[in-house]
Amino acid sequence: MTSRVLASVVAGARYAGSAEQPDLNPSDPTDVVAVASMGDLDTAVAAVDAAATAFPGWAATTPWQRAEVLDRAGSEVLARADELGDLLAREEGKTLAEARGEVVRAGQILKYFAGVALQPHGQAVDSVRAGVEITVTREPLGVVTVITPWNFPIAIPAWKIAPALAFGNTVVFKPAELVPASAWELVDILNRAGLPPGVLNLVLGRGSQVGSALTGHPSVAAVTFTGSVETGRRILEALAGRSTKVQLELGGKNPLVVTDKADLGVAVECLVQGGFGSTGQRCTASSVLVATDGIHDALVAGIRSRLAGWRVGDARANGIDMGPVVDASQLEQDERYLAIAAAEGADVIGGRRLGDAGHFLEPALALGATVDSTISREEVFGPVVSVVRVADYEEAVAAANASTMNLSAGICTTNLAEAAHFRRASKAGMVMVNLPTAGVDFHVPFGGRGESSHGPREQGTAAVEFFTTSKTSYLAAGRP
Ligand code: UN1
Repeated sequence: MTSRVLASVVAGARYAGSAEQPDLNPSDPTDVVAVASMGDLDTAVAAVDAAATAFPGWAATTPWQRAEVLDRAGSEVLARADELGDLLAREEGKTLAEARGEVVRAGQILKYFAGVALQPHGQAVDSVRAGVEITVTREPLGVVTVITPWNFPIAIPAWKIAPALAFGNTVVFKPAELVPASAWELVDILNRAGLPPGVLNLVLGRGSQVGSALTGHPSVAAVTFTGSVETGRRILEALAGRSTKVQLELGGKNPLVVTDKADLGVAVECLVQGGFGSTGQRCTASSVLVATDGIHDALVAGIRSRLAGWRVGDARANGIDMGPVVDASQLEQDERYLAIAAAEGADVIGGRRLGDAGHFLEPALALGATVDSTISREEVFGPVVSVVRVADYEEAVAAANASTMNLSAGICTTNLAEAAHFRRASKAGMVMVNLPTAGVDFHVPFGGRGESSHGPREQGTAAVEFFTTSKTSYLAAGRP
């Protein structure tokens, strides 16, 4: 069977690249989902030029015109949730339920930002000087480059592209190389929903070939990136001294604290969903379990018995709890970290490769880890949780705050004083009480502290900060 060849989209038209790369199903790597025609420098420059040309026209549209496009696109995404969810599960490997949920979230995000486009974002202020009036208005930035990771192939692109468009920017979108098909569908839906040519351009290509043009082209006003700390740092360094606005969402090392006062069932579920949901491949994953002495053993036993019935397998098969790791190199990384954990003295439970075709890994716990263990400090990005035993609540808070990638932190407790204290004491950008550290709403700010994030927060009410620039205008009205 010949596969569909997906190409970049520049100024509304297909833009073929110079080489082809298969898009493989991680549950069965002999299944070619599609073939991507990979663009290079020429594609990247053409895409930025197209977005720059389209900018004045799009910036001049009314909020209603922009809202209508986003709303229409959101309706199509929601109407096609089963089909797009199946595609996403097939190319990325999260389960059908998780993949469909992500598609629905993308549709909701598009509709949310349709509403945001229509909201007032300015202010009228009286001057401290008599007879002077001030307005503070929001204006689009220009061309925004959107670079997204493979672990949320449609939701992360939606939460960056939708606000960019809602506020009147034009976009060059470079998705991760592992997930071109979901990205292509989103762009196709938005373009057919009525975007003028050039307002949203898709660049399929390797970061090493297209990245520098997508971030460094003089017409690029802003770059929003979600991915590794390493790549994020490289983008910042490359743009040092430039006026390009940069928003980075990087790694996370997220503690889930479980105290003696926790409801055991809730804690087990929070850890299992937060640590192993989406195969643990989320920057918000609960990757460090911090358990106080009195509950530690019962909690570990509860998690192990819950995982005993856990089914790892083809992402699209019925009754599956966890799909595969995204590819062979990520699987090797997961195994490398488990070997390091064992070498540093942890008792590794699970973590065996399963099956022989797909990239399947059994969920793993590294018992007896400390906050200083490599596995508790570095982002693994797999179904791997380190378990740190602490004496009491105070030690648990200190352990939770030891992270340098403070994206999300959770606590399971039924004690109001502990819950209230933890919300204040946590150094993370997001705090979850009796909830997994992963799984966020789209209408509120998203982001972390430390090495985790750079620049204004993403999503919800925060998006206006990054995707617009403000203008303060003074007017001396004079006498009538
Ligand atoms: C979520 O947990 O709901 O790349 C979203 C990531 C994050 C998104 C997590 N930026 O995993």
